[in-house]
Amino acid sequence: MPIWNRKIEKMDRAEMDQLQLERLQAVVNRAYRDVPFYHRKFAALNVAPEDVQSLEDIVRLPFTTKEDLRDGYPYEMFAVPLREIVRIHSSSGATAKPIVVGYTKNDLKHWAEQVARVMSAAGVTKDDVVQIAFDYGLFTGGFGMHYGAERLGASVIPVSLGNTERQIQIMQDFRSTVLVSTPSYALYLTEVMNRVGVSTASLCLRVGLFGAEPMSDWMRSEIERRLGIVATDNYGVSAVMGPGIAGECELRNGLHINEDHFLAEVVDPDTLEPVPEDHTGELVITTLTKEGLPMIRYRTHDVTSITRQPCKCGRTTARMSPVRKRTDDMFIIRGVNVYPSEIEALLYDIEHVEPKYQVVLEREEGLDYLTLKVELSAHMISDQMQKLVELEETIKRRVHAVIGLTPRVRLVEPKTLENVDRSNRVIDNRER
Ligand code: DLL
Repeated sequence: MPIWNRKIEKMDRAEMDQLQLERLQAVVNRAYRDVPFYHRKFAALNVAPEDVQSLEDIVRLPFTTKEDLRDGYPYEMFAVPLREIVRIHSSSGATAKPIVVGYTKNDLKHWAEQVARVMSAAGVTKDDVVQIAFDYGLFTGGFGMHYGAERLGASVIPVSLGNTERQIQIMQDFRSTVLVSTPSYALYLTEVMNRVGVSTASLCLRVGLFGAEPMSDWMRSEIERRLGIVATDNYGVSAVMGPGIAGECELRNGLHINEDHFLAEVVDPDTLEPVPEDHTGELVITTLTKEGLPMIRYRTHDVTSITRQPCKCGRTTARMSPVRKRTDDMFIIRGVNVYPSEIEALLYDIEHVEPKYQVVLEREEGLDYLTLKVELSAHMISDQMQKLVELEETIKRRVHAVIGLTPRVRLVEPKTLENVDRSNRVIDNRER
């Protein structure tokens, strides 16, 4: 099993700790000096960069949240002038204020290296033909994986997302050996293959790298069975970098974290105190090398645990368990991250409905659908058919404008959704 960067990925623990500390001190200095947001945050907590004398001192530093990035829209959190930024991406979803991330030349170099390692760990080599079925655009998935695969020396096919039949045709004709996508898209692909009569035997696929959303055990085994491949999980967050933060090796025993670039902590989501190694909590990431947009203790809201036991593959880097849950109510559908609060906010602006709603997620023939149940206002008589149809269309349009996805809308009688609260706001039936 080849290891892309043996020096780093097999680094002795003490040496890695030292490297992380040196880089942490440097990034904290830069953030404090060059980002007014961090200067203010540090001052409010009465800490200064000199207070970071050991890795454990990280707990003295402030957290960063997605809201902080939104407040700094678009460029306020950047640590370098715009002329140093050579690429800009934005968070998936289309909220009124998305988050914007910027990369310097060095950031892009590091990013490609990180993704190359993740790909190599999954078993990809320069002899592979890598088909990338992530959106190429503001989303970090397409370009992020692309440059990593190129760095590895593989032959990259930037198919992007959509037109699934063409995707399958290309996979056959170009003899793709690696598929890069979300796990749900891989499943959908197999449904379409069935429909158009393409058998797995006619493909050359052998490995898949799946990320950007949780991959359950069921999804993994179905993908492997239907496509005849080894399916690996890789994790990333656009606010921190994009894909390339961590990925499974062929042993699929946790996701190896690129620790020379990211310092990962796991904290109790309520107390925000660190939890012991191997315990579950919220993943918090500090970037160690990023120049454009350094992140200090970014709260991902993703639930995981971290082990520092070396893996049998020979890598010594810490591994995180696959992310299956979040500490907030964000959900991901067709690669789009959706916060229910965004739906609630838009319902306030629509006449004749209450901001009382429930989201039901379902999977049909491999495709995910979002049904939005919305309560009508008491004065709205539900036999006014034409009005109801118009209302449904309005809701569909507004939701599409905000999250980039058209929901199915079901208007329900007043007071029907009285018992909906945080615990049942989103019903996810996709794996039923
Ligand atoms: O999804 C970056 C990415 C692209 C990762 C391609 C992997 C592959 P965002 O749009 O910012 O970035 O969404 C980040 O997606 O906080 C998790 O909740 C979720 N997520 C990402 N990867 C995984 C994974 C990209 N492997 C959010 N398993 C994160 C579970 C994942 N959840």
